[in-house]
Amino acid sequence: MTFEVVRQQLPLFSEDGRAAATDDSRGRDLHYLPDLPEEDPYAAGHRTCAGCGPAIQYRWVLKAAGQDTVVAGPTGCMYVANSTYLCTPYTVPWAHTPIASGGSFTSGMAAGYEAMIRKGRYPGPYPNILVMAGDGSASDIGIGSISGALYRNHDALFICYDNECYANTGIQTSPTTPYAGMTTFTPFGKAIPEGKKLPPKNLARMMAEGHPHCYVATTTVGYPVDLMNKTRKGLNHVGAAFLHCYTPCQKGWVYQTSMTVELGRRVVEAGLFPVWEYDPQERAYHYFHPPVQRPVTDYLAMQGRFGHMLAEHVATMQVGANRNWEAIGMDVPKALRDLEDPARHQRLHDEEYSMPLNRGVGA
Ligand SMILES: Cc1ncc(C[n+]2csc(CCOP(=O)(O)OP(=O)(O)O)c2C)c(N)n1
Ligand code: SF4
Ligand SMILES: [Mg+2]
Repeated sequence: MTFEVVRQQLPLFSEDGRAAATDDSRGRDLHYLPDLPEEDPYAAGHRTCAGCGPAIQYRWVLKAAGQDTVVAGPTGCMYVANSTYLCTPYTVPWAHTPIASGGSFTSGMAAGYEAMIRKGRYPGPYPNILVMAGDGSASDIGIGSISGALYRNHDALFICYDNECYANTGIQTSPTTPYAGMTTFTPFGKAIPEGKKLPPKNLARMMAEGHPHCYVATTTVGYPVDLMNKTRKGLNHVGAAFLHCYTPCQKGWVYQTSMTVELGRRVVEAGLFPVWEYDPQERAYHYFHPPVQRPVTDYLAMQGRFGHMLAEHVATMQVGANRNWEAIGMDVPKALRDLEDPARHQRLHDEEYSMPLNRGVGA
């Protein structure tokens, strides 16, 4: 006898106020406070650094997913800091996987639950199955196993928490480390003054273009309701879903610990991390158009990892941001186009204030 696999549908939260994320006078903080579940399947008591972006992401994601959830965590900060011997902050089942196996482990869980429910060995309904892998795991060492799981369309949500470095082993560069981001493997110096020379890998686009039957989305810890709704949409989607979430790492990026959520907004408002959703039914991208467009310096100046940048490096970053604005269908204001010129940054630096160029500090 075969039993039916019953799948759940999680209701979405109201997103009213999300677009008001402009300034305090227009209620920038209002959208923090919708009616959220009381429960915290990622409870207090973990050992991440103060202000850790991935920890904030874990909390919102598991709040959105709820108690009927099983989680996999490949090696990285969010494995190590959350699984000290005989101690865990999870109130849901959680398993560690090797760094390369987040995708294969999670597809095994999904196939296993499906088979057990069909055979009547698990009462169901089908639980929320998700993996949260770091960028080193999801965009580099473990990308093959996640791509395989997406391609085979296992019913699970594959999340990359992106702190733009291999944090747990001492802040080494990863494929998503931004251009000019200083890490211990991309130090700045006379030979390579910008630190990292390459632009970041466009992970979410790769996943959407390469697996067009999957729900794929990007978000940041600056937009908690968006993050929770995309978590729920990914879980509600029958089949594989991928979520790429920008999560600042205060230890690796060197910023004030209270600024994690602010960075999650500024990176979007500076055009450096487009927030979008790919709908597999429509085969179309839907872009979030932030109500504010800032120069990249508003973002870079907050972080020590960019403190060595010279005028030409900042200008290169602005070129990338301006191309991102165009790619998501937004006009590039003249003031931002002017900032593609390195001389403009040098003038701003000398005559007004832009950002402290080449302060010589970093990770
Ligand atoms: C195959 C393999 N190579 C290297 C390591 C060492 N290692 C442990 S954690 C880690 C960093 C992982 O980076 P990321 O996935 O971005 O997670 P984060 O530490 O940034 O949270 C590395 C390289 C490992 N565990 N397994
Ligand atoms: S090093 Fe970064 S990612 Fe790791 S626990 Fe600290 S803030 Fe979080
Ligand atoms: Mg990382």
